[in-house]
Amino acid sequence: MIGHLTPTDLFNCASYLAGDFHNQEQALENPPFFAQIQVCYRPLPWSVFQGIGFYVEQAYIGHLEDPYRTAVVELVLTGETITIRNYRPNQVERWKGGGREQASRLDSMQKDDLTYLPDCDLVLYKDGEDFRGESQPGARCWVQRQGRKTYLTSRVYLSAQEFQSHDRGYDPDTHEQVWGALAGPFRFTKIQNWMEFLPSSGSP
Ligand code: CYC
Repeated sequence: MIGHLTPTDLFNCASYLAGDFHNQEQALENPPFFAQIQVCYRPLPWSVFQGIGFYVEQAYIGHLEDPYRTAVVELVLTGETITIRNYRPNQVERWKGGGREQASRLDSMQKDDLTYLPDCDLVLYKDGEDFRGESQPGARCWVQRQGRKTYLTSRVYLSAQEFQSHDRGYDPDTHEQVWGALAGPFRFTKIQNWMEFLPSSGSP
């Protein structure tokens, strides 16, 4: 039965996401198609959104100190779905390392340090105990890559054991795929669980 999601669903979804992940197994099985990536979702203090948020660092294995993408996401209950709102840090360098070694850096983060990307929301549905979802339908989340303007579609699957993501950029005129994995989603396994760092509602 479809029904409104509860704060417990939101907390479960957040606990699946909280942690450090790698796709080593997939990268070793299929090296030409999948680089070895480590991605972490470090819970942010409650004060940033008055709710649940994460600082994200995505890096190639061996280059954790120099992530190729950093981001911030906010998880919001939206009726029968969970919306993941995407933000970009205004000063990328200021937060680097905040995902793992220097998490205390994030204590000073404020909403003003972030720019909301209004067309880059993801919408997640509950599927049994798991969650799956994709970019908000019809939205144009623009990403500049390889000198080209592309629109992003992102798909996600999240369970207690696994985080799968499939980001693809498309040419707005031809709808050809310009970047992103060609052999299905990235399959990430959790190597550190950080659910203990999730803020509880109403915490200072
Ligand atoms: C960009 N990936 C993005 C963007 C979103 C996501 C919304 C556009 C906004 C931004 O630039 O930050 C994806 N957002 C997500 C996902 C969630 C979310 C999955 C669920 C929690 O909230 N992405 C991958 C691969 C890797 C990748 C591991 C190789 C294809 O999942 C790359 N994603 C990637 C790149 C960009 C991106 C390179 C563009 C970053 C930029 O150029 O600024």
